[in-house]
This record gives sequence, structure tokens and C-alpha cells, in this order.
Amino acid sequence: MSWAVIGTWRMSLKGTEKAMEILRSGGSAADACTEAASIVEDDPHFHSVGYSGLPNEDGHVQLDAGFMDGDTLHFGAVGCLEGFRSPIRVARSLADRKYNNFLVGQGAAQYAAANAFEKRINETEDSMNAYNKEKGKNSPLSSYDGHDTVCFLAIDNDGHMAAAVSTSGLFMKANGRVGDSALIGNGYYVDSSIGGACATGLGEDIMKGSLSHTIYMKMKDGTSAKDAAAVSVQQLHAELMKRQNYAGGIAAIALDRSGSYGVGTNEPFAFTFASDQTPACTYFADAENGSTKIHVYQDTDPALD
Ligand code: SD4
Repeated sequence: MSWAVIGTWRMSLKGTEKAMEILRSGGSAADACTEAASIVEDDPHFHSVGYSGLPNEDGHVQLDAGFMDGDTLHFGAVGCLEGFRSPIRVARSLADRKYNNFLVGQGAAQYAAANAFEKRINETEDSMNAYNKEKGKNSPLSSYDGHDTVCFLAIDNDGHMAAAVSTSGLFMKANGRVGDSALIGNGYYVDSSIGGACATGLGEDIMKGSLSHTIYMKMKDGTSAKDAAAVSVQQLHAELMKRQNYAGGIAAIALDRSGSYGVGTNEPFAFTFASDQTPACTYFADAENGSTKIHVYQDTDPALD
């Protein structure tokens, strides 16, 4: 068996490298994805995940995260979690329950406190400066105004797969808004016997296509990870254009049980990948004539954190 890991955006590189270390030494896909997402959550340079995330309309950093185990199909998720260091760890800890797998707001915080998860004020000077600057304006924000979600999908040496997703959601989102990232089948879905997918972009539009589950179902029907991701994003984009005359930015990653990956996007997107065959590397993807073009990330590409 071989291992592989894929992550969204340039910010995932450190996480992918951490996941590599874990997978290379025989660790589990679940640990690899959790540790990878957690490293990104801790890094104040990335203003869309965890510490120093960009606040909602009330100036609060409300974090969403989802975790899925591809063997058991167990999942755990938190929405609008405030005041804790690692939403992904909290999400994962909810995965093996029969009930109450998805907690939001005060209930999520109460659970995290009761289970001794580390507390942290995630609003930093940088987050609050960005908030105060934006607050004065009336212009609506686009989904990519400094806002991207980190997602990881991995397969380990024993063929177990997992997914982890963490985000502070859209900048200036409404108090209590939860996007696709915490929602199973939308921000993430993984089944070790087939493969999995994760999404990033405008959550409201991703949810209209149940994007991660749609990609997964295509893979289940025999489509490659490459085509499943690219075609599903194109189809969702076309449907959204037809029905609402606009489509938010949407990108998805997929990984199958043999370690082959796929990417679909309707706008410039960066991702990282590593496997027992391939060193960790950052790639750039973009939509071109109805398909997704990918190359190794170059300095001339847009700075997509
Ligand atoms: C959300 N999907 O909360 C997330 C945000 C994101 O790139 O991924 N932006 O809607």
C-alpha cells in the first residue's frame, strides 16, 4: 500500500509536510489530517483559519471545522466555535459518538470547555485591523477576499482514509452563519473503500451542489478522481449560472484509494500534494475551456494563500 495527502491553498504546505512525516512513519490518515489542519490553525499568517482568522460582522472570529473517518464514515463537526485553539481537534473528538456529532455556537464551546480543549482568543491585532477597515465600507465582499478554507484528505499505508477541514468562514459573515466546511457531504466526504473529496470557496454555492458527496458518488461509479473533481465543479458552476445567473468561487480536491488525486475549480486555485512517490509540492490550477489545467506553482502565479 502507499500513502498520499492533498491540501487546499498554499497555506496547506506546512500541514502537508507534517502529514507526510506522520504517514511516512506509519501513522494514520486521521492523525495526519488532524495534525496538518491544526498546524494551519495555529499559524497567524493565514487569516482564514484558526488563530488570527478574519472576524464576522460583529468582530468575532467564529470557526467551523469538520472531520471524517473513511473507514467508519463517522464524522464530527463544529460551527461558530469561539475561543478555542483547535476546532479540528474538537470536531474529531465528536466523531465516534452515535449522536450529537455536529455542535454549534455556545453548545460547541460548552462541550470544548467541558472536555478541556485548549482555550485561545483567536482575534489578533491583524484580524481586528482588517475588521475595522472593512466595517466602514458598504461594499459587499467576494468569497475570496482574504478568505480560504484549509482541507486535507489522506490515505495511509494501511489504506485508511480521512478528511479534515477548518476555516473561519467568510470575512464579515453574519453572526451564526455556518458554511459548507463543517457540513458532511458538502465541505468534505471520505470513504476508504472509494476515496474522498473536500471543497473550498463560497459555502452557500458549494452546498447547493452537495459538492464533496457529488464528487465521491462519481468516483464510486467508476470515474477517476481527476475527472470527478473537475466535472463536478464545472457542472455545479453551469447549474448555478443557469439558475441564479452567478456562481461564487468554488474549488475541490479529490483523492482515491490508490492515492491518485483530482482538482476542480472555477477560478485560480492552489493546492499541495505529497505521496510516497512524489515529494511535497505546491500546484496551481485554473479553469480553462471547460477543463482544469494544473502546473507546478510558479512565482508568476497569483499569490493564493
Ligand atoms: C465558507 N467555504 O465558509 C468556506 C469559505 C472558503 O474560500 O472556503 N473560502 O463558505
